[in-house]
Amino acid sequence: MKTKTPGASIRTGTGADDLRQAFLDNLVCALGRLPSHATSHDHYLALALTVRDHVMERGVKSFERGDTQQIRRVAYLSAEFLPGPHLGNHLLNLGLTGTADKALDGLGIDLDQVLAQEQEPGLGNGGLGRLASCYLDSLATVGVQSVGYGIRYEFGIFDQTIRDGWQVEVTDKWLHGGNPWEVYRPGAVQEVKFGGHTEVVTDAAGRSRVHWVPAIVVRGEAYDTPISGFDSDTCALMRLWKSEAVESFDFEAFNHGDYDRAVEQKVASENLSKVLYPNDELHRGKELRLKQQYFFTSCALQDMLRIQSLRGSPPDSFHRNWAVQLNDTHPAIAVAELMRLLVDVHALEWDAAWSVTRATLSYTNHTLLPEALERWPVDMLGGLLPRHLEIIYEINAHFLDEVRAAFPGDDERLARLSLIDESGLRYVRMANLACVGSQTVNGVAELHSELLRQTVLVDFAALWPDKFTNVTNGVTPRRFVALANPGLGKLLTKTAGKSWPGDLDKLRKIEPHTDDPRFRSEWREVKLSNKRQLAALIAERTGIEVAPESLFDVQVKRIHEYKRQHLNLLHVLTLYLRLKRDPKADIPARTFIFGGKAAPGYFLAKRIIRLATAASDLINNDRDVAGRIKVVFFPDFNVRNAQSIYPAADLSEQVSLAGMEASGTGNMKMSLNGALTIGTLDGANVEIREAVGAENFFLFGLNAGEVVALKRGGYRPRDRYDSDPLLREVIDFIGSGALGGDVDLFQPLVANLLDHDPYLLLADYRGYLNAQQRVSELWMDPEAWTRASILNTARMGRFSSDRSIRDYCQRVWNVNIKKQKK
Ligand code: NBG
Repeated sequence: MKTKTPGASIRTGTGADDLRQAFLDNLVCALGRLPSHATSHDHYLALALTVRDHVMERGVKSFERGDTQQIRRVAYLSAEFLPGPHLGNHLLNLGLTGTADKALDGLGIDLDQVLAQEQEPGLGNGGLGRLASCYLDSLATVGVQSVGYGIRYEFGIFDQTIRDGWQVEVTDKWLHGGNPWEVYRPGAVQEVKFGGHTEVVTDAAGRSRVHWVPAIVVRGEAYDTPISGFDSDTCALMRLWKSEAVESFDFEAFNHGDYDRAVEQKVASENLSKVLYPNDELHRGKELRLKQQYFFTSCALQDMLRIQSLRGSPPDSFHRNWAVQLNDTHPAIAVAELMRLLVDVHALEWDAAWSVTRATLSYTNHTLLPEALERWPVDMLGGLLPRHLEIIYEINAHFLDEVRAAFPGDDERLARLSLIDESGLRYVRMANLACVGSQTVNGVAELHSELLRQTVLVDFAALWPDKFTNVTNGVTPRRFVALANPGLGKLLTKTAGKSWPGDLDKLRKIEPHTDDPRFRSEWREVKLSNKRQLAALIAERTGIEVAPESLFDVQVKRIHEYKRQHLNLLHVLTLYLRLKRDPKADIPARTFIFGGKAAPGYFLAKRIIRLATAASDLINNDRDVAGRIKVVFFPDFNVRNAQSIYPAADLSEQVSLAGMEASGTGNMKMSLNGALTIGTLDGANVEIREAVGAENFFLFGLNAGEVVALKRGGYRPRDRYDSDPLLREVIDFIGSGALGGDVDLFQPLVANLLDHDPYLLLADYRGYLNAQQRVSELWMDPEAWTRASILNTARMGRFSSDRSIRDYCQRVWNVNIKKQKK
């Protein structure tokens, strides 16, 4: 009997009637709900299942194509993903938003209300996880076959609430309402070993082989979430691993009445994928974290070997089947694990396995902060992964021979390059392991890649200069413009044509309209309408009323000293004190908006949040400054909230100390939405400024070289305080208790600034004030401001993550892009 092509189904018809029928079928048949009794959440689930069918159909077909054509696939290994709500984005990518609206409207259901039901998967901390999700979106869009491998955390990043001005963490419950996007894959289960010891055995062919006898085996279960591309017939897969016990109970213990011991192993196994560590940029050396890293990396590599064997391809051609990207060092144990799988399990010779490994893996570094660089105590790693420690030693022995040959007699260099840090307690250095095992190493912005070569990885760059490259980060214009800012999207389409979301350089076409007064006024209208919407949301979430006509000055990102939210606050309070002194001062009305989570154990970051909320309470309730300045701390900054905030920003605060922010991606999202940037020469700011034009960017502060020189020369923050009356006034004010609460509340912040100031706020304070003055002046000329705003959007095309992915394909993965149209 002849069967129909799989997926060519009535379930995936694209008319409003088809969609409505499929929706009702899902409501009744998949969810068992009577339409008359269904809640908005049921509607969301039913629509999600309906849309998932469309995405899955594409996914299956594109994977089939990949298999028959033996295409090299990209595996993106990342401990974090931050996809944001899926439904609206899929509708946009599939071109089904209008159809869905119509289909539901026919049933008296409001699409926006349905979209609001989705819980976003908060499986990441910030930029690094969101970048991974932008890349899957772009991989699907440009038509590259890919799998994003990660962990299916049961509890993602905490929800942030603000109580009495303090951050309070609330457990994330993203799975509680059910997750309609994922599909469990029983066929893809993997086993992952931990602990125990190794033995040398003789195999059937008479060869000596190392056999790892583990103490514990954990089961990895695969859950697939399809990621659609824009106007594309390719679909990426996010395959996340959940840990389970191999045996649910230790029956022997159970039968002896030792219930606790019986469930112990089960609980320990399940704990592996229980919760995301909420630290960005800080390595704490917790054993559970190493277990998580090894768990998902091992599952991923075993899965890739399984998939290629289904293609009939042997293990020694692994590198022809897969290009594997290590997203930071979190999956760097892959170097040793791939060697183990090839040598111990698939019986390749060491040298052959090493060539395959090196031709497969590439490493992206995302930070220069020393406290973020991962290293594991040798004893801990060896206890958990005894075979891997042996392999790491062997890799190191070969590697150090190579170094000795290149730099004879240079023992210090040898010690710096070694995979093992032996300066005190012995550690395995994961960045070194990643560099040695990779074909390519890249940073995430030009400046960052340059600093990597000059500082953290300088010895590797000297040894293998050709290994190093740069791929500047990018962001998806689908989610962060078309979906988040439909008003702007419409205006762009009207002016630049409808292809811009998939071809962002097309935005250049709006540039000739910069001087058209009608276009400018439409531009302002869009921004104002976005600001009204955000104002309503701010009132709902915080009770604070803000004026949509005021300048929206926005800093949203993780709270970290190096990102210098407190520099921004020094400006806010300086302005406040000036208005108190001189109520007639010619200062345009501003709304300062802050948002971001602090790592729960990061004392000073939490104080910075407290300073923002204290400034908010004081300023918003002071009649003397009513109508002049307002301060908002927007709680729970996440992808969904970001989509409401970026489109409403007039000014984008990118004020990290030069040399600290690897790239930044919020900077791209805001500029793309027509915000002007006030920023330092740090991360991708440098390239953004080049792209949009120096005259459309408010630059201030020390550059990376000056930072180094100043620190080397013995920086004394107290001298700045002593010599600058404005600075002294504002710091004294913060320290005085005038902001309310305990008098000593902000002493730790003040003392930190006066005695250490590791991020040189006091050195950059004056420059920052001056740049803010230029902001105010330009704002008072709405035509000039609008012009600069339009030029920001028009010239940001190269910051599409599609461009980043093309760069990776060319410079790193050696993968061809053939965008196949439907
Ligand atoms: C972050 C950097 C950002 C960068 C993102 C994505 C980590 C370790 N790094 O500057 O701080 O934009 O990575 O590359 O989270």
